[in-house]
Amino acid sequence: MADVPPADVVDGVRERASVVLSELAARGAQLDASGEPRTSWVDGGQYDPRRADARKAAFDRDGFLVVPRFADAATVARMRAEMDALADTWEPGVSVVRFSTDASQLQHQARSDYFLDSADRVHFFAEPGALDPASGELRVPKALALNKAGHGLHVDSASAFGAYARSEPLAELVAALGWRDPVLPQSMYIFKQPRHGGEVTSHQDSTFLHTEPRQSCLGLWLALDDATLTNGCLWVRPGSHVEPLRRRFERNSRHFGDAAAGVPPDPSAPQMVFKELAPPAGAEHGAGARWEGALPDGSWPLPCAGLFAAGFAPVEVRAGDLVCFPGLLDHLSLPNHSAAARHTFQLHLVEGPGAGVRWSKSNWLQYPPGVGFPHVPRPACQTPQGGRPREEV
Ligand SMILES: O=C(O)CCC(=O)C(=O)O
Repeated sequence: MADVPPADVVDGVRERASVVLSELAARGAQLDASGEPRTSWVDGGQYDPRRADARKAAFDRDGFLVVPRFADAATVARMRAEMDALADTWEPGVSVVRFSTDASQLQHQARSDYFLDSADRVHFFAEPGALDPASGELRVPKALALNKAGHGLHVDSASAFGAYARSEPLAELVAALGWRDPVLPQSMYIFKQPRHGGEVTSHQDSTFLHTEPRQSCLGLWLALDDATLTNGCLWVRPGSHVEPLRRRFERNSRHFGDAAAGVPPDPSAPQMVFKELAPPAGAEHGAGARWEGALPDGSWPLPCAGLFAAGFAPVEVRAGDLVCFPGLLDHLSLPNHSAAARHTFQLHLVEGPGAGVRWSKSNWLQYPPGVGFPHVPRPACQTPQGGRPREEV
């Protein structure tokens, strides 16, 4: 049975969200009009928001951007059909690896070769709520038991996912937001299944997609269904993208060994560990440190008073809409207890060497030696010289 909250409760949350988001937009418009210099999230450069692309000005100001109707119905349908066919090849009997984002993630994906080997290909991960707790076997048909597929859906340029990742509108948007040499380490298809789709706890994507010497991850979250308050839409904490990175998900040198430091491998140690990070000198961790890897108290069920109190806002979108957010933004999604699926295709890109940025060697996701991440093509509109955008001051 689907568990749907009463319509008046949903309407109440929608109304509250609309007030929060309208206030944010009104404050933003005032700030933009004041001409106060805006800082680019990706390269730290300052520019005048009045002369900038409105998408970039909003993204840098609020830490997220919704692009309505970014993908057309044919693209959405093609992605869904290709995923149906791929998911049909999944043999859960051989490889039931769960995917979770709560405290149990160190027991699941952090101890699994299947997870590590998924970097540049398509592997399938089960929804913990779809498994029998005693036997670990699926208790629903396999098409309804998937949590996600990843993490190399974009690698094949002939697939719907690969073609979208290299498309002109995507290249143009990423360049407009300020990325100079974007490369694509990761993609995921998240199912958020009807009735038992689990929550995604609060996190910053740069925890998993770390770059040096600065964070440069951009999440492109494409809705393939309408994402709503009842089927587990995204919740973001506007403004949190300027807070420091709180922790990293790292390859464990105890497991893999460290030849340079004379540490032998220990296969009994977990492959991955979380490392807590101190804030930079003179800075403090933001409020997100209180609910990192969890949900703020009172998040669930609706009316989600705890989430609003913690500064989060829900982002309800239609199929084909895109939500863009940088790797330091605090975000999460709630469980799906409704009868409606909430499929999404998500791309994560980072700056590449052309922008002076390196992929961290201790990230979980590593391609085989000698294989680079696919590039987002340079958009047709960009000058061949790659000069600084006109709005920079
Ligand atoms: O799709 C979701 O529910 C959340 C995904 C997410 O948090 C992410 O892509 O970082």
